[in-house]
Amino acid sequence: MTAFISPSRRLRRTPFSDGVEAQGVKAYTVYNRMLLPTMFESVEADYHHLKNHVQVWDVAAERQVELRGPDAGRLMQMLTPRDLRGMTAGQCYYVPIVDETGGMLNDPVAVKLAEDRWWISIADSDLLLWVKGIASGFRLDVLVDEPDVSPLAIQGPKSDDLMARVFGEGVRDIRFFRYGIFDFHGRDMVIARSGYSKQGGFEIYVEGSDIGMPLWDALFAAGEDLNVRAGCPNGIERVEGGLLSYGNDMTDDNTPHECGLGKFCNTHTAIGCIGRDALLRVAKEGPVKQVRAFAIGGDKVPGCDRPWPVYSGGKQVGQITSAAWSPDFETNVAIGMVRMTHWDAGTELRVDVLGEDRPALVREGFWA
Ligand code: THG
Repeated sequence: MTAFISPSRRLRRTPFSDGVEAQGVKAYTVYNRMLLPTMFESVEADYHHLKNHVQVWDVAAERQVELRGPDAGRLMQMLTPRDLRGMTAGQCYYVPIVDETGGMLNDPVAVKLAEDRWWISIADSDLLLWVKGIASGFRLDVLVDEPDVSPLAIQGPKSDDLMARVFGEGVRDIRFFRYGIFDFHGRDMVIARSGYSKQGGFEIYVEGSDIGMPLWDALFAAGEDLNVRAGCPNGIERVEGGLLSYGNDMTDDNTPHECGLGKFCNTHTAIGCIGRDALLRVAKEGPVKQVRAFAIGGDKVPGCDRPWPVYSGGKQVGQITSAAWSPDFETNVAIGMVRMTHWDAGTELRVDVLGEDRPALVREGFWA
């Protein structure tokens, strides 16, 4: 795919788009009907910079579904098989969201702001419609909408230093998947230690589009000597780290267990979860296929824009859904799903990469 995508109002810009363009963005994807940058200098140059310095990411496309009202907590638990009873305000949870068949609808980060107020920071699927439908169908006392809240991620080893300069030393004390409230120009900002990379960092939930560019500019002004650059979720780094991408590595045809997200499910105690009965039924046998890390032999693979079938003895046993050449590990790193009969670490399989037959090795785990 080398053609351009035409701009229009349906393809939403973000509060940071002016800054992203000024920093020379070279490629975008469409995510929740919004622009999401995918490349600045080159995917490889961005990758090395992310692992050594600090980047500012426009991830506004991770839209929020806000739940507000007395039934907000009850509704949140209806959506996920993760038990939320121990979750307190100040915490974030990675939560599989499932439908009545146990199929994955999304894999967001849930942010508990108060007993009666939650943000669901969604991956690329129309979760708002499902949540509104549930709230309305069950006559719940809760408001469900998409607020003007846009995440801005600060990622990379120098993230703490950059953030401390803009928000004060207190940001260093934020624990993983916790958040604090910090002031910027008289405005409250929810700042969590989280983000879609394994390099460490923060996510700022920017409330109000008007403050987006002032914050963007302040971060770049403060980080000049830290070699701060605009960046974005990196297609190499996230595969090395095993961070899944909804719509790519999983769809509504998959259960959380097939996705390797069983550790984020407590299906027995998640009373009220709409997919609970279905998941209890399939959990009895266990999944028959599951996500795995693969090393693919040969030269640098092309981008994976359709599943690549994986074979054993001429019979298909799985598929690769994300792949990239890793400069640090000097192999093609990949995410795929494979049948139980062939999912053990060390299993040597074949993958059809757009007509080219290559070796694919099932690994014990991801690289990072
Ligand atoms: N941050 C926020 N919203 C998001 C994403 C994010 N929405 C879209 C997308 N990313 C949702 N998917 C993921 C996938 C992985 C993680 C977060 C969101 C993630 N996983 C860690 C891991 O697997 O190592 C940690 C999970 C944990 O231990 O709880 O961070 O990135 N706001």
